Amino acid sequence: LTLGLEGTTAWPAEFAERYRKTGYWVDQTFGEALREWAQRSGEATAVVCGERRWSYRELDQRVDRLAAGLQQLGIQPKQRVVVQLPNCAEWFVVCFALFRVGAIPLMALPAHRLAEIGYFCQHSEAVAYVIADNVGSFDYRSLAAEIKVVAPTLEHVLVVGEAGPFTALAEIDAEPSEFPTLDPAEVALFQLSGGSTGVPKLIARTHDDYLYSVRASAEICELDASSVYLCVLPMAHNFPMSSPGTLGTLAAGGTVVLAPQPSPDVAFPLIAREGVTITGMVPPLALLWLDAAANRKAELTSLKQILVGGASFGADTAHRVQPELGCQLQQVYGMAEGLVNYTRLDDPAELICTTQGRPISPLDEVRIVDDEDKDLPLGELGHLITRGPYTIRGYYRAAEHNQRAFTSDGFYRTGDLARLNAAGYVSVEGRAKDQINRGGEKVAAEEIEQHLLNHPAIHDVALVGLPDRFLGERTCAVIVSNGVNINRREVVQFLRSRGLAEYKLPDRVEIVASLPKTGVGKINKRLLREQLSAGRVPA
Ligand code: J2J
Repeated sequence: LTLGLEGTTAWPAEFAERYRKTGYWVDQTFGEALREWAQRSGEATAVVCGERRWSYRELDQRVDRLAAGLQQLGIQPKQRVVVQLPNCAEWFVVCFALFRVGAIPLMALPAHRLAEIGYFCQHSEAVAYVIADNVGSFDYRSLAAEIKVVAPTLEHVLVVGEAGPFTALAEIDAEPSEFPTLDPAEVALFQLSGGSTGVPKLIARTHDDYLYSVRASAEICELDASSVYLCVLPMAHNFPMSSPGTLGTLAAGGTVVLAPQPSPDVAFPLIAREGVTITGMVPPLALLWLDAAANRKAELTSLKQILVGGASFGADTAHRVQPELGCQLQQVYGMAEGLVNYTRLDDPAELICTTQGRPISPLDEVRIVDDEDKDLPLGELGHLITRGPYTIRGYYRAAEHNQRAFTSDGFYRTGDLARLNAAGYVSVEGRAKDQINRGGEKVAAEEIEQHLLNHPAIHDVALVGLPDRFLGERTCAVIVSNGVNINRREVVQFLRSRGLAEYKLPDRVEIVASLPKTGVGKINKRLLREQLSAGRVPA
């Protein structure tokens, strides 16, 4: 079963029917949802970005004009558009305008470079690429020039700011007329998988399923018109976008405040100025905030709750949140593929600090299984697999990989090792997938290893995660060389020259004589990690 867009996997009809009957899928597109929110909240402030403040009505009107402009440009329903913007108000206008014309934004991160963006454009056959002119010292227009060379389907590069050789987004403007009628069961957007394979996987999320997760998240986090959400993480990430994130805040009629970066020096004054009530972040950032809050608590008085997720948050640190930041903690364990768990606001402190919450939906099916997919007794540690009303049934254009990533009856294999308690609360305790969680940023080991094997001095390589007090894990490339010397500087330079995002560059490089192997001849990463952590580098 596929959705209208080729290369996608639909929910079987009986599941889709159940999700509609229960009222979870409400048969609405994001374009229609924004219209409804604008009718409801018209003059309320939707988005604050620097000195700019847009009401819901203004946001909706800007979306209409850009959508009409995109239609004039020839953008058609189901066409893919790679969107790579820093945290800025234009991101909403671009994404909702694409929703309104039925084109599909692909949520790229500002950190992505030639390797990633080139692949996204090629694999999705994108017709357009939306960038900012430059952020800090990085000029996205020079990246776009390189992308044009490798992505033959690309027709338009749209730029927020100075367009240079491309088209200024500000010029894509027309009087709104007719927009197409769209099917809410169709793909609304592409999210990106943390991945564990050679190339990143694309996740097609439908209007029905994503809107449900957004609305239900807003409800669970008890958002309303008085909520002010501070977006400190890169806004294209699934977490700050939908858990409950900026979209959940708009769904509740609240105000989204965009932070250009998450450091306390930038975020704390914004919290004080805008009366921020809620934000979401990854554990390393929470640590940074906790330390900074010691003598700056006065700036945080409006803050009611803080969501922490994306990587494991130690119970000791979790216990510091309430007393030191003066707000309620909600742990969140989610994934761009779907399933999201939250601790609830009225849960006992112990549950909030020691578990990652329970699923959004009564129709989320969460199972803990052994290596043979057999269910384990309650409370035991095993593989977490899941299906439900907002969890994908397959990655986009990845038929072969889907055979392994999903069970035959449609459960997504998260690759996480977890246990459940009797109340359905999840504790994430490990990982079976070959991925490194670098403070919430996911690095697929195989992707980096495949790049490194192209280096003439490298004979064999394993990328492993090592414990790190701040990041949780950092990356270490363990290399068997071809007899030629190679050091970290060269490795990093090489990966940069291949156009990889900065967060994927190894934090440490070790040269060894050989890599330990398992009985079947695979690299024994567990042993390697143990040896490296114990300081016994097998040189
Ligand atoms: C341990 N590991 C966690 C947690 C995610 C909300 C929150 C997070 C994400 C996200 C998201 C974890 N403790 N609390 O999309 O909507 C690890 C798991 C998981 C993977 C998913 C959201 N929260 N993780 O992090 O797609 O390994 O989504 O499978 O980036 O992050 O990563 P990602």
